[in-house]
Amino acid sequence: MKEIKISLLFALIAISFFTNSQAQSNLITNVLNRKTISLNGIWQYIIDPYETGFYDYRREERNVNDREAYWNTEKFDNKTDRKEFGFTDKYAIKVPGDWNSQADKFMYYEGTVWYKKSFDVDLGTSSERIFLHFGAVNYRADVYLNGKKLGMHKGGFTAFNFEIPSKLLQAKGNFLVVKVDNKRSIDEIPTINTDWWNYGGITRDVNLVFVPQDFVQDYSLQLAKGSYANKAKTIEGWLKLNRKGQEKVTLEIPELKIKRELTVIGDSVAFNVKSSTIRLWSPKSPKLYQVIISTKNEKIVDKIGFRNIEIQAGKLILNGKPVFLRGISVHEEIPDQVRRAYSDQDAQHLLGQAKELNANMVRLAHYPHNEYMTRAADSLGIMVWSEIPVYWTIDFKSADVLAKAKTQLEEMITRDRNRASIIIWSVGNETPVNADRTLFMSKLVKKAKEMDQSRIVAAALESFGIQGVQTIEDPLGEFTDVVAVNQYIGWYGGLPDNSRKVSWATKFDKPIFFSETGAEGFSGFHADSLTRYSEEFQEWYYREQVGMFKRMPANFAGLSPWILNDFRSPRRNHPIYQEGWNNKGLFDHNGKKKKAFYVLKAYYDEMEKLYDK
Ligand code: GCB
Repeated sequence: MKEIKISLLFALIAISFFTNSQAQSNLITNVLNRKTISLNGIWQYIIDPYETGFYDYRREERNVNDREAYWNTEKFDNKTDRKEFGFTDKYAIKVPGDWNSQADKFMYYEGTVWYKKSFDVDLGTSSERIFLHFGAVNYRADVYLNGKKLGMHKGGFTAFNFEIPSKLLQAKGNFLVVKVDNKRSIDEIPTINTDWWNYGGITRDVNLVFVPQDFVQDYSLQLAKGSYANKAKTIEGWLKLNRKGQEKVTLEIPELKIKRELTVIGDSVAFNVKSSTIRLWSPKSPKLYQVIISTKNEKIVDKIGFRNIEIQAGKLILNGKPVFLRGISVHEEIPDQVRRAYSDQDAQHLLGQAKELNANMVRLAHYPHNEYMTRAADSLGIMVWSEIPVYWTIDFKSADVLAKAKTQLEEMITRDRNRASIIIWSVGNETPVNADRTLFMSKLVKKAKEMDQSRIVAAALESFGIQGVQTIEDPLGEFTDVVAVNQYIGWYGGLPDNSRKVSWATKFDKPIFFSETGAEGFSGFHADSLTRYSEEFQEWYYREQVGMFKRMPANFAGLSPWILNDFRSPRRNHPIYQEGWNNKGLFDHNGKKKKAFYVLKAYYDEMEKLYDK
């Protein structure tokens, strides 16, 4: 067993690291590997555009014990009852899944839908605590079990859970009701205006999670900064119990012969362990180790990779070597079925497409994707940029909106901090340059850094120039670790060959990354390359861009062009070339590669060779 005693100095560093970065929410992590009962499947629904189930005719929230409320009435009691609602199998919907893709009437629907699931559950004899866990609900979820409100959550792309009070859950005849509301709103995140489909519904898994009375809620294991260069590398981290109590916890990484007994004081403990046989995670070798955390009552198993990502002298460095991000942006959508992606199979499909392009990185736009996606990226060796939907013009002056953004950031990091594939947390996309916004965004950067010192923090900035030197000076670049910028030279302004007249610089001594670039190409529409929307135009665009990439300064760290697949967007209304689709995909609606795909792939093949030398 290769272990060392924690020195006093290390202990102090560990404690300060830990107090900064420990879990702050009540989110139980690694739900996929806990004891769960799935509530996925067919649910019943009531479509409720006027929110009649929630508000009475004076627009007061209905009392949860009011038998008029939708959520509180399973049965019709007697024939004189006047009921103007009810759940029935005639109105059935699949969970997980957005509602838009499940019936024509939902296609453009934005509003409230009530979901109901009746279920029996084997409660056994144990005294476990039970949580109801949602992978995500877009956007607001009000959750009621057996007529009692468990809570409310806002934010369409992050996980949340509520503890079920003891005795509320019965062996037979439970009914779970969720009011889901996906109305867009000026003071929410994202706000009213986006360029993607506002898929509503219970879009990710629903589970009952069974845990002991005292349980490990969350933990972090990372390679200690800089230790990749040492013969004996250090894994450092912490774990947090759900509540205070003296508890012995064992941490094991069997393959590395690591076994460490830890004593939790209060509700948490920080640790570090050493090993000289760790193989580092990288896209070429996405090594994951089985990690086992056990207390007297529970055993949690995870698979975690260890790697080091940092910036040195303006360069992006993975495990000590410069890395070039051959990226591609991805929406959480399966275009040929016109629906949100939500499963491991979907993740394998989308990341498989990225692999066909010879990408080693994906930008998961513009919101945290489901957990299958980041786990699949871990095992496939694809680096990830993960982002919160602070997009375009949210209300930067509002403290309330800032608090919502912080919550989403915290929920994103909490769920995924043990995924080696994630190298970048992004705090937003294309936000306008002004003092309020920069202050707002810098607070998000600060929070991300407090929660996680092992990754890079970014935000996608903007650039509009179509000739001359484009010097990136956005003051937000002062706070982020890389200078990531979206540019569309030749699509929004000029023609693709404008990029010949452009060169790039930044006033910050940091890597430059193109977080977006792209042009529409309507699949199957062939014309000369000057004809906009043709596949040839898109192909030309990529050719010119590649020419420009080859002239980039030495701190050019890569790109994640826009975008892997054509995607649905209500903003895109050209009656021939769009019809509700943003057609900047390299794959079309049906998974067919467009001509531009091959241009980017050839560039990525070249860059791979260059960096592997
Ligand atoms: C952007 C946005 C992205 C859009 C894209 C476009 O800059 O970040 O969400 O979909 O441009 O196609 O215009």
